[in-house]
Amino acid sequence: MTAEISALAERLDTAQITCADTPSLADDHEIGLADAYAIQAELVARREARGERVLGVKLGLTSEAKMAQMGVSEVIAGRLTDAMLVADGGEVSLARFIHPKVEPEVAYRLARDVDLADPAFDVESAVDAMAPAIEIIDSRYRDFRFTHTDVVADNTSAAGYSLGPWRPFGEAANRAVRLRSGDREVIGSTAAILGDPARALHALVELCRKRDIPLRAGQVVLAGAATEAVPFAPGVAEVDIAGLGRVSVRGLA
Ligand code: OOG
Ligand code: MG
Repeated sequence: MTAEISALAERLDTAQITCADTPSLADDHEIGLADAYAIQAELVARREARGERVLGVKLGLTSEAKMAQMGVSEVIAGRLTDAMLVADGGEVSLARFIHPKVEPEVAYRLARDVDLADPAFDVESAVDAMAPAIEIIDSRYRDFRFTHTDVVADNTSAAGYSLGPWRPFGEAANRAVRLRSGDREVIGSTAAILGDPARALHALVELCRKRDIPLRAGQVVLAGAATEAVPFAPGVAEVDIAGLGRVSVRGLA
């Protein structure tokens, strides 16, 4: 662990804990993608040292809408911890965040470990359930302005997530998606997630193999947003996916 990687992980960790944004790391640092994943790993290790547990992995920028919204066009992966989990229908204080947004996602559950060393591993055979999900993203960067390496270092803006009822794993392509928060409503389709959210599972395995991110039995995988993200306004944020069901959280001002 180089001193620079530790220092940048601390900078992002402090931004999250104190709810104070920070400028893009790229403004004054030359960071490669391997460094960015190393910063993320260090950031997550700091959270684990405080008692948090990693409960899952998320993919980001798997849809054109998100790529266009953020100006970054490569799939990214981050970690979800127990401190980020909000119960379905539960409340979460918006004061915990800097400038939170919500997005509609499909969640998958891993029934067994993924053997990243096996190039022929069939990830779909390791998934036993799926659910509608809301992700709360909260970039630690000022004005959500970041580069590809910035957002990877910042654990891909991960800040919260909520899961609707699980159902057996199956086809989830081409489902109508509705996201509502405050006076904003966005309509989309799960087809926006790499054509089919199941493809996100394959993209995830590839990324995790390359970046040494373990995928374990019981973990949740978020496949990436189906639409652009909208501000998480005080009140109810709700996601509805046709045939999958709905999930909601209430943001307290
Ligand atoms: C990065 C996280 C993107 C998704 O689903 O595409 C993401 C961001 O937009 O801040 O979670
Ligand atoms: Mg997301």
